[in-house]
Amino acid sequence: MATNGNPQIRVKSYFAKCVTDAMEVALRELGPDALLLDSRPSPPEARHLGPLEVIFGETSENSRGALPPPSVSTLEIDALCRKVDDIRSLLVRTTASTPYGGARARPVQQVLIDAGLTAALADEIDEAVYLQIRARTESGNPRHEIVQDVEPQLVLRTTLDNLNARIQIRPELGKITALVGPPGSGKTSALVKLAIREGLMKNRPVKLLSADTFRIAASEQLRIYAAILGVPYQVAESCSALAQAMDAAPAGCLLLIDTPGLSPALLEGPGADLAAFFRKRQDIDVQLVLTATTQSRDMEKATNRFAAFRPSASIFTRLDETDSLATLFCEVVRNKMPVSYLCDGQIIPEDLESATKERITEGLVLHLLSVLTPVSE
Ligand SMILES: Nc1nc2c(ncn2[C@@H]2O[C@H](COP(=O)(O)OP(=O)(O)O)[C@@H](O)[C@H]2O)c(=O)[nH]1
Ligand SMILES: [Mg+2]
Repeated sequence: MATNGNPQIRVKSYFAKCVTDAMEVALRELGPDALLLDSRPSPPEARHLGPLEVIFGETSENSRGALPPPSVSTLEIDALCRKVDDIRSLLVRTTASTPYGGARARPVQQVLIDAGLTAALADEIDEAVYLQIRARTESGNPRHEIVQDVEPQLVLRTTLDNLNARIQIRPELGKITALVGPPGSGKTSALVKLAIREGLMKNRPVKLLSADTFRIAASEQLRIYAAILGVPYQVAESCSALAQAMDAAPAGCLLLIDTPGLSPALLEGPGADLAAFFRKRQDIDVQLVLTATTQSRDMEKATNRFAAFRPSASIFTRLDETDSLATLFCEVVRNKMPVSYLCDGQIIPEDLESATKERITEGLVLHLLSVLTPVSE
């Protein structure tokens, strides 16, 4: 156990099998105002004390002065204090004034934060799970008793139901579908995969239209794909050309429109005309293509930027390049946009699948499983 004092915060590490165990001891020792600051795998020299190092803080006004003397350097503590500022959004305050009568054990929240969810969303889900379990078990017990007494499977099931209820899935395309998104997000690849999957494989006529005329030879890539697939292809140099091509498409034909990758600068210039055109044409199903590897702030910014196109759903690519879909999950919960398709590789058309809730939440579920049902030693 390592401790240190400082004018604002006293920090203490607990080594345990899981966050709940550490929390139990910390709450006993530090009192109800203990702050859960961080958790991470124990360093090798402390691993015999427990696989997980859980760090708690105690603010100076609440310090009882009974803790052992410092054993880590001031530098380390200063760094940690700076980190506390940085991770303010991740900081979990375990206060006695929760609406649930002094309950403090919040393993679901911590596991979800560890899995990559934002603290606010993890908190919201934890709260809902707790209330649902309390209602189901008709127990008036405080939270820490509930999470200790209730079957882990019930906690897991309730959490899973809660995660799934927050996302919407809509694996379908409009008769005229346009893919929009940042440069390199995988629009053209997804478009070709969709042409095969939703057109050719279903014996439905397909036509590919390129509105990607901003970059030299950008539309050439799609022309080659169209030639390989043997489907009609056209470049639309302007919005009016796009409208003409749309109006001329035969009934029953799936019309897929590729668009230029629009950086923030382009979105405000030529991209604005395209956005206005898409907004005006209600018959275009706009789908936003984003990469699952994008950082949460950038993903949020991209979604906000492309809101001008009024996308009805989002397609996520590069699932093969990340182990965590937590950012994707947080973003679709935040923007309430359905997810239609997922791409997990460069191979056309194999690396495309209809989105499912299970695929999006499976990583979170595995994380929950490993913590809520710890393997007995
Ligand atoms: N690893 C991986 N690469 C992808 C995926 N989707 C597209 N790519 C690659 O990303 C690059 C850009 O794709 P492209 O479709 O041209 O993006 P666009 O600029 O949005 O049209 C290409 O090299 C694609 O092969 C995916 O799901 N996973
Ligand atoms: Mg492209």
